[in-house]
Amino acid sequence: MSPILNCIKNNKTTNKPIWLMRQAGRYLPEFRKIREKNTNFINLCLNKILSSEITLQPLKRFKLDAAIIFSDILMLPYALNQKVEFIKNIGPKLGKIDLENINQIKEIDFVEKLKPIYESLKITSENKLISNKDLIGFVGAPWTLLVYMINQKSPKNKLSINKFNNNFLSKDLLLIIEKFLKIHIKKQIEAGATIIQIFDSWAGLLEDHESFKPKDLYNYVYEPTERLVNFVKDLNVPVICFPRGIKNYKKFCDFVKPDVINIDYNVNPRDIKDKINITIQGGLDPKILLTDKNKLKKEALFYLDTFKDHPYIFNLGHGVLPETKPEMVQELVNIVKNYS
Ligand code: 1CP
Repeated sequence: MSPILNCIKNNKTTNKPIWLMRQAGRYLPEFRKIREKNTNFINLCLNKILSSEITLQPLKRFKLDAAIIFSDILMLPYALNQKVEFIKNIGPKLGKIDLENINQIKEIDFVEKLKPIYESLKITSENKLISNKDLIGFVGAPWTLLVYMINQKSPKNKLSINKFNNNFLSKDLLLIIEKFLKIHIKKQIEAGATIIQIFDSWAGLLEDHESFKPKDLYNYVYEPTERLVNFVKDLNVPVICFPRGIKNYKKFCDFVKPDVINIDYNVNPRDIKDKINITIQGGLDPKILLTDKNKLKKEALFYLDTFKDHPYIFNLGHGVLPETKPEMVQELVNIVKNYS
């Protein structure tokens, strides 16, 4: 059994496995080289040969225990015929939603648009670099996708809150997203994904924004995510949830019951360890990788010591930052692998 599955299924606590969110990406010169020649990001995600190569790039450099398929959460709106572009130094830009069209999209057409992703998973899962390791498939959570699809850009700077009062957009669209997420998850598993991670990068917005009410957290995050988690569990594959920024991770776990919970860097690891008995993943602030090796060692050891007797998968509290030096990632992997 792979080290990560052994940790999740058998509660193994020795030899902490490690992988990193955004481990394939802009901090790697070999990725940037491919990216420079492939200016259209969506097309790059849909190039099965290159996407498989990018997925495996970090495994060639570092002793990581999993690869995460090179794709994006916004491939779902793309496959639902919403225009999606990635603008350099700005981020994603989405077109308007065509309400009539989106209601009529057929599963077969949706799957056809994302087929190269499934083929990439298949090719990657057959590569010897992945043997006895996991290949992680992923989706955005319904809420985070709803946010991008309605807001048409990152909510980082501005969230157009009025649009969330529209019943169709906030209720029906959420269900359409959920339906297609299930299809996308199932296809990824059939193609070779051994774990599914659900990224809810904007879950915290629901508590931070004064326009949302407490029950919105249930309607938009807890309940749709619980349904997705049950769907993945029924396919016999473990599911990791990352509801970034929410205040009460324990309450989320009690309701949604994922196999693994990824914590963000604002969560106190000591506190969470005593409250949650499922496998915990992540936590370390990715900015620590921008400091120096001494600081990195001190901070990484804090997580390792805290979770010494708890099933724990080493990871970060959010993705690797583009400015990160690959040698710092190497150092982190060494620290985790040499820890006993
Ligand atoms: O070169 C480039 O400009 C593209 C940068 C890039 C990359 C490398 C984007 C655009 N997406 C990705 C790949 C990606 N995205 C992966 C696979 C690679 C890996 O993890 O190793 C994954 C898992 C994602 C997931 C993703 N995309 C999330 C969830 C995780 C998170 O960071 O919170 C989100 C929110 C996105 C949307 C997105 N795609 C890309 C960007 C720059 C963003 C964030 C936009 C924003 O700030 O709102």
